[in-house]
Amino acid sequence: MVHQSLKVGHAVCGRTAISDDTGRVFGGKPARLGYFPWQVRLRTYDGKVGGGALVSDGWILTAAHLFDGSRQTTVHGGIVNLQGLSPEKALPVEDAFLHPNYRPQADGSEPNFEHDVALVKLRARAKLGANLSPVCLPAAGETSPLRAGRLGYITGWGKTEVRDRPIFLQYAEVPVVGMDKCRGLDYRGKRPRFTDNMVCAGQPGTDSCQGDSGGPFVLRDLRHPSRHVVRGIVSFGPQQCGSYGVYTHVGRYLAWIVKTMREHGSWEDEETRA
Ligand code: 4AZ
Repeated sequence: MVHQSLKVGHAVCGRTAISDDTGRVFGGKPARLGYFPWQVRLRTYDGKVGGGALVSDGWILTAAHLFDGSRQTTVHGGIVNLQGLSPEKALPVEDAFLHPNYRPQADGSEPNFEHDVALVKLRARAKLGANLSPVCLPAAGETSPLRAGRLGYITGWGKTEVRDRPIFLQYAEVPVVGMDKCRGLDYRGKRPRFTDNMVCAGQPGTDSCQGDSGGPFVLRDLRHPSRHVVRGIVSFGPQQCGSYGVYTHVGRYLAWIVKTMREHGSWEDEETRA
């Protein structure tokens, strides 16, 4: 029997209801339901908050460092407003898978966010719809550095210039920039590691910030302009937000992502590739 790669459920990925409402997070504006339907909010057992992106109806892509303290996490999706979030509305989580080469920061050592990528598996398929649907994963081989100047969206409930914890999901458009911009920032005397597995993005006045970690940096698919592809994961930056931030280069981890979803998912046919 021919075993075709079925696309069950939602075959489309990366679709947004945002039209030309381009915001030109930090320096961002509130999102409406359906603008970033892949965005989820994570809260780990030890109280760390961050973001993530739905990449199928059973998997969330996020940052490994959110799990430095605890592997247990609560996930909420299909929302922009954090008010009235109840545990009953959470998407039940089965397990978190961290990249095998990711190493949490040892006390006193230099920051090293290399391989800051993780996948959270849901216990049941999420019910997809206009407010909750996956973003596309990069195509195989999209491993080169992202071209400086390309614009993408960052999203999250992280710190803004006026609030530590905004109630509404914020979004902003930021360009990819050269890694020298991120290297040149003030890390309070620390010397973080910078590698080709990372992307530097942002612009003075617009940036991701504390609490946005794990959330996606999405770029429009040049071949399918109605689709958005997750090309980065909010990873780290200086304590002082507002200029440039470092993102995990998702395209460099596609093989691990696909392998992990295949090995541990009952949903191997549903990863949503660009
Ligand atoms: C953080 O601590 C964090 N400006 C996230 C993003 C950036 C800095 C810090 C980038 O979660």
